[in-house]
Amino acid sequence: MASPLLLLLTLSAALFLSPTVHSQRQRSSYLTTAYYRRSCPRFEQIVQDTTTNKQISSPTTAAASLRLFFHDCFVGGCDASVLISSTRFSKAERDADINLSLPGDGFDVVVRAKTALELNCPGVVSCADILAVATRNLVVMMGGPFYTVKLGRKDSLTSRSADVEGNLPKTTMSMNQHIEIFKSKGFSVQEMVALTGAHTIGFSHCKEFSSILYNYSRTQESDPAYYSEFAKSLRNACADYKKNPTLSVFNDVITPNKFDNVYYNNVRKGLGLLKSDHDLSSDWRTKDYVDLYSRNQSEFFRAFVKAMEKMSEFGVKTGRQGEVRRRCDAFNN
Ligand code: HEM
Ligand SMILES: *[C@@H]1O[C@H](CO)[C@@H](O)[C@H](O)[C@H]1NC(C)=O
Ligand SMILES: *[C@@H]1O[C@H](CO)[C@@H](O)[C@H](O)[C@H]1NC(C)=O
Ligand SMILES: CC(=O)N[C@H]1CO[C@H](CO)[C@@H](O)[C@@H]1O
Repeated sequence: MASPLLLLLTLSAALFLSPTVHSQRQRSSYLTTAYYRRSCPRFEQIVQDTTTNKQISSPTTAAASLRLFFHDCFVGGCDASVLISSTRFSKAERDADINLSLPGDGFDVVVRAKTALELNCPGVVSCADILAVATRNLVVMMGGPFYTVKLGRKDSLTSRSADVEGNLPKTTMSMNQHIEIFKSKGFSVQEMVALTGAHTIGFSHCKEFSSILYNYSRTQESDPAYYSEFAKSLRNACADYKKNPTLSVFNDVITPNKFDNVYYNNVRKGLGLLKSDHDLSSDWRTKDYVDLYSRNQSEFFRAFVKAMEKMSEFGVKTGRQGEVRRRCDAFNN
């Protein structure tokens, strides 16, 4: 897959200075940290080595993996259903429109770890566990907080693109809709704001925010909620996006490659990239959390750790609810 053109916007120095629930919900008590201790003692080390090598050779991997994991978990649980390839007979989750560009690196890091693990302890480690641990390791590599990932997930027996709709947030949705999606999976508004702090790394394609840049309204070219110089540089960076759909911009324009709380600072100053990012700083239900996390990175990390541990266990399959796939992109049968 051709790597998308990354554009780091150069901002003026002034900018730097200025200031229940649902039935899917099941946190399994079956998961344990020691799950592979006997059956695959080198599990942690092998995943660690694979993620480190992959991230060093392809620095976009961390964000790719984090988004991929989110999309896996929110559609029917963290069960590697997003890794299944479509066949002639069935269109899989990963080919739903919204995946548009789940970058190949996220898939690749899991495949590499799986290949190494199959040599060491064949048929033992699930793809769902690999994705969960790889994501955690990559977050840490980017400077983010360590959190515990319990193990013992099984891989799903289904993956249908039709199941994606309604389970993942889109930037065009209202805050009510965003809150509703997270709530339907047992996540509070506070947890939603903390998880979305994931936008401290990675990038978005121009088409995801073009509607607020061009022809915004009859009187305004861009959404006035954006810092005007920022909107201007985005308009330049994306000018050619219709001809070149790979054009993309860092989610956190100030510290794009560091997992930190600067994302929340940006959002408060009109430097958030997506409309959904901006809305977090204006909606009364979310803005206090944005303020808190922008003031205090420890508070953000603490909340992110708790929310990621929860998300990592969302809707997991254990025992006979799933299988350990031999290949992550195909069911065993
Ligand atoms: C209201 C909630 C959210 C919305 C509307 C949203 C939407 C988006 C969109 C449109 C992109 C750009 C995709 C592209 O152009 O390739 C993106 C990127 C990303 N999202 Fe979210 N997202 C949300 C929450 C989350 C959460 C909860 C996580 C993880 C815990 C997450 C992780 C990421 C990451 C890491 C990227 C960068 C991907 C990369 O660089 O490859 N997002 N998001
Ligand atoms: C904005 O609107 C004008 C007039 O309707 C149109 O010609 C132009 O292509 C639009 N620009 C973009 C970037 O969509
Ligand atoms: C930030 O939050 C941490 C953890 O909750 C707390 O211990 C610390 O005092 C806070 N720092 C500031 C400057 O408020
Ligand atoms: C990485 C990946 O599988 N992306 C797919 C997402 O969906 C589009 C459109 O359906 C496919 O073309 C991509 O291959």
